[in-house]
Amino acid sequence: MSESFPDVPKISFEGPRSKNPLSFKHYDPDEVVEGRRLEDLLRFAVCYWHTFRGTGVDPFGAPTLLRPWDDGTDSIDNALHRVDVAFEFMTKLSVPFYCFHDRDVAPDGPTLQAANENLDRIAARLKEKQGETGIKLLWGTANLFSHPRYMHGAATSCNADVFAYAAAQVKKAIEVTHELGGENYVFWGGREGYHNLYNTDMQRELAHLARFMHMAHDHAKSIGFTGQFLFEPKPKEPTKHQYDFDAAACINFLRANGLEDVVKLNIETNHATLAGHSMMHELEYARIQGFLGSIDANTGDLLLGWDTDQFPTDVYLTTQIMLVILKQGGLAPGGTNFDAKVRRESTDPVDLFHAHIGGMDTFARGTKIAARIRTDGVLDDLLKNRYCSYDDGVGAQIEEGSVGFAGLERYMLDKGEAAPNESGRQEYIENLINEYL
Ligand code: XUL
Ligand code: CO
Repeated sequence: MSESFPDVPKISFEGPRSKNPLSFKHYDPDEVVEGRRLEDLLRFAVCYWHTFRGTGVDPFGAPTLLRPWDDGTDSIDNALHRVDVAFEFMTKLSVPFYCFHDRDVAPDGPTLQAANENLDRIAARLKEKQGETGIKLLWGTANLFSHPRYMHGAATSCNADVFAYAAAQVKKAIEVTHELGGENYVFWGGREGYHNLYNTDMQRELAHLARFMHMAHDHAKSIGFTGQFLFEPKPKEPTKHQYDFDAAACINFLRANGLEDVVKLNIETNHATLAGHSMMHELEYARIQGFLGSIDANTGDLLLGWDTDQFPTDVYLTTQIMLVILKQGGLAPGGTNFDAKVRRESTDPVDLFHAHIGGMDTFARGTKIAARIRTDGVLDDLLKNRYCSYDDGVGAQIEEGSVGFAGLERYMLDKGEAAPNESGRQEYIENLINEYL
């Protein structure tokens, strides 16, 4: 079979002094950081939807990314050929994982039956290619937002038949994920949200969403799928208000509906910023409560208010991300999925390589910087000192729960005043972090 990227060799690590744009300058999969090979720690994944189905279409313009290997049809043959292209790309890039929605990889069909048969045919090819290359499936998911039937949502649709169709689609997507050895299964809200509360029964819609997730979990159990379930927060787009708004809203939803033991979060940078948070905030909020499962690695543009899904190139950002992930000891069985797309003006197939190489190098740098900060313990010392008043005396009693309001009143009446005069040292610590960059 002829190659689709004949001018691109297998990308290898050449070190920071290399001038070869088709090489890694910082990502050496075998480099050991905090006891783990970078490949095993970062668990990079290519996403099928942007990288192999992205056309550059936007609300103002037609597709610009016309790929030489793609005949533009929705045929099975085209989809099968695309699988070969994808695995050539991923093999040359040396990524261990990929992710997909059911409808990215296989054509939809006029009936559910036809769509399922299409998916089975493509899944067989995916399985073959996984076996040949050793590339694994990080997660699968179902596209419950593109088809017009989902205009009012899927699990939160006002129409029960749509709920049923979505359930059948997710049943199949979990089965295919299981068949391909997928390590996780993702629920991103899609159109689960609303534009207008006058026509929306929010209480009923949220209850339906919870039923849906329980059914998914029950089915996964019944077929022996033990992969991790992940819920992906996003505050808006396509609806004005998505139910999976941010980590806090998702965790509350999971706990309120008895799903806290079976679903973790897949946190995406651009979604965090759309919610008015930093990625570091979202990760830390999820981590401290045991909900940090996986990440969608990308970045937004702070001058634009929408989900631009750009590749991460900011070392400061990846350092912050990795400070949290290293604290947790990594993400496995989750990973780092590049839910990111090249710009519609980046029309050359080789741009797909530059984009991923940049993202992987930026994460490798952030990882090494974060590890050095952690080894030196500068943040630990700062935190420890800042909260040391809770280590003994009244602070320890507060933390243990051995004192109440009356006791604290007695303590304070006696003492007269609380006078916190320790500096927060924000500028000092920001300068210190910069020294590690
Ligand atoms: C949409 C988004 C999705 C999910 C998977 O903004 O991030 O691609 O990651 O459905
Ligand atoms: Co995503």
